[in-house]
Amino acid sequence: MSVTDSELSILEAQDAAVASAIEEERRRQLGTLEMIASENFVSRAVQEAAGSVLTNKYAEGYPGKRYYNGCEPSDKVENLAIERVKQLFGSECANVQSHSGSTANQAVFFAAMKPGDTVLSLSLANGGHLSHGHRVNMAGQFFKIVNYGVSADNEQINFDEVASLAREHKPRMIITGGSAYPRLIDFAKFRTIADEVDAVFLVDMAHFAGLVAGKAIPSPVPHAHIVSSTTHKTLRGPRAGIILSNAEWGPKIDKAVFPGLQGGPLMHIVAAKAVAFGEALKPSFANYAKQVIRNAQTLGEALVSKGLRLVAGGTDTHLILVDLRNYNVTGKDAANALEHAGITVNKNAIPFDPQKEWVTSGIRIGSPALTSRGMKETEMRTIAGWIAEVVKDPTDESIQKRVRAQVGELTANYPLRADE
Ligand code: DSN
Repeated sequence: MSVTDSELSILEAQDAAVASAIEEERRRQLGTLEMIASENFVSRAVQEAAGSVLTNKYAEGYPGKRYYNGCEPSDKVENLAIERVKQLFGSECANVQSHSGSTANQAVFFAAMKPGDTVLSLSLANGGHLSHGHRVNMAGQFFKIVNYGVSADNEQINFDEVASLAREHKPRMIITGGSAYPRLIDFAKFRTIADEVDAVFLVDMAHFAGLVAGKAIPSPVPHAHIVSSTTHKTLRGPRAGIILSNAEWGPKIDKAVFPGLQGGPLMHIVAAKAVAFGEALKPSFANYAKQVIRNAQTLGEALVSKGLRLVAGGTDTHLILVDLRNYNVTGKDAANALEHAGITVNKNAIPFDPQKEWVTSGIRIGSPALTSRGMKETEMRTIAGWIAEVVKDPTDESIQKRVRAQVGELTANYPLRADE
């Protein structure tokens, strides 16, 4: 499909204002380099399921036990999603109804804890996630949150700190995973600590679920009591969440999701999850996952060759965190300049960041979306050159203008979706 072909003929005729904003977004996605580490491009098949008539159906409950009638097709769809995701990750149980990663985590909190219980999680400032207990988040207000961080020397999880905080605070739950941690996580080490203090061990694999599905990195499933995830990042499904668990936790998680937290599931999104899980079970998805990592590593190495520093010395996954202090530039200025140049990333705090959280000293860059478009190492090296040029002087609009034109030429050669 070319950039000039709108996909929205009926909507255009009925509601030009909304259609035009959506069309603007489609062109933005197609004509720029999407490098936000948590974004991806779903296949047409996933998009069709997400836009299907299942949006019309109420199906409160679970397959075979619904409150409303007329749920037979919904049962089929949800069973497909459950069976496929269990097969994909080798888990005993799966709940596929969470609307998002944050509500998936909320359901786990309600299943495993009472308000006031203690949680030990990676701090947001060191790569964790809001829903793991930041003070402004619901979790931070209903539970006592203790944070571990990364070591100053290698910027990787400080296991001595995890163990000593666990012994001191005896948390009911220990969480790992986050949104800006580029290295592999030693899940076995976490489980040993969790067992020692009798804590529930939750891994939030939202960012790297697709890499686990493609067997490109080790799985948390054999180590954690419960694994939560989004489905739209590296996993390349619709915007939503899932929760995997063992047989002991499965029924408690189901109860916490519905009726504990949610009402009717978004059946169109559950259907899109089933399609995405089916895609992730194919051998081609393993190639995709490996290429995502090769692309992130190539991008990182190329940026280092231009004098930039990578947090934690590089990446084992789909994302890199760039420390811009060598260039004396803030994350905010760099991300804005890159947007003008047609390259979308986000400003991101780096560990021990001297800047405020709305400014930051870093940018987070990810490879999942461009890898879905078919870009490989050669393109990553080219893009790294553009990124380095733009962030070196974010005030130089002539560089941004030139790079914007080069980005337009490059993106014109790549479709948005893997099945186009
Ligand atoms: N907003 C997501 C991310 O970008 O990592 C996490 O929820």
